[in-house]
Amino acid sequence: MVIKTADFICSNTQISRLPLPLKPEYAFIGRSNVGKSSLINMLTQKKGLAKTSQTPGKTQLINHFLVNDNWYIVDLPGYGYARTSKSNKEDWNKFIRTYLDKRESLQCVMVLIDSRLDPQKIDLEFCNWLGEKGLSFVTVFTKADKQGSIKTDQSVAKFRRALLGYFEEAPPYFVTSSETMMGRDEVLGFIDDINKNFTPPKFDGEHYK
Ligand SMILES: Nc1nc2c(ncn2[C@@H]2O[C@H](COP(=O)(O)OP(=O)(O)O)[C@@H](O)[C@H]2O)c(=O)[nH]1
Ligand SMILES: [Mg+2]
Repeated sequence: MVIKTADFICSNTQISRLPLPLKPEYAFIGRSNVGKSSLINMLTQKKGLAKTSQTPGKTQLINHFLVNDNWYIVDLPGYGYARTSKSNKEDWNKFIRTYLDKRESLQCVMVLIDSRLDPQKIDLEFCNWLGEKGLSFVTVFTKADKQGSIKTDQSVAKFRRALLGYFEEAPPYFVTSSETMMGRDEVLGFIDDINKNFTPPKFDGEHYK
């Protein structure tokens, strides 16, 4: 997929204010500092699109970016930031989980995982929750340039093995680097394939279905 345009559309704290669910969208989510903003900028080739390295845990916004006038990248607040208060965490949970569970045009949740780390409980639990809700997701391993490919392969294998504790099959995965653009064509190709089959939900007078 060639990226012609990528534009910031809106930031939301309210589900009711989201853009109409008429274009396919992909939610990017992961622990704070996993490399989410960098990945969004790398995919779109627009440097300042998603701001990198803001104070983690601070923004509790759902950000919509429109790509090629055709599909949305949705930047969700990072989870698992230790210094966030308990009530903040609960707010995060409710807000984001409601969005993920209810969003009619959400095609796939892109769960970002730091390729340097052993499987983290919070990531596994989040994937498990997505599975329970029947939401499609893929894992996107980030920062692969930070170590050799053997180490990356080991991390990926460990995470996928851990997921098999919950699922019969591990979901598709991508290995990426925002520094080297590794994985860019694969992620965009995956999204392009889904976009081709997208039919917008119909409005029945009350809901989109
Ligand atoms: N070497 C390397 N550093 C990265 C990569 N992705 C992100 N980073 C760095 O990791 C830090 C956190 O990245 P950021 O995109 O702000 O993470 P976010 O909190 O998940 O949005 C920043 O210092 C980035 O420069 C990558 O693919 N390779
Ligand atoms: Mg960020």
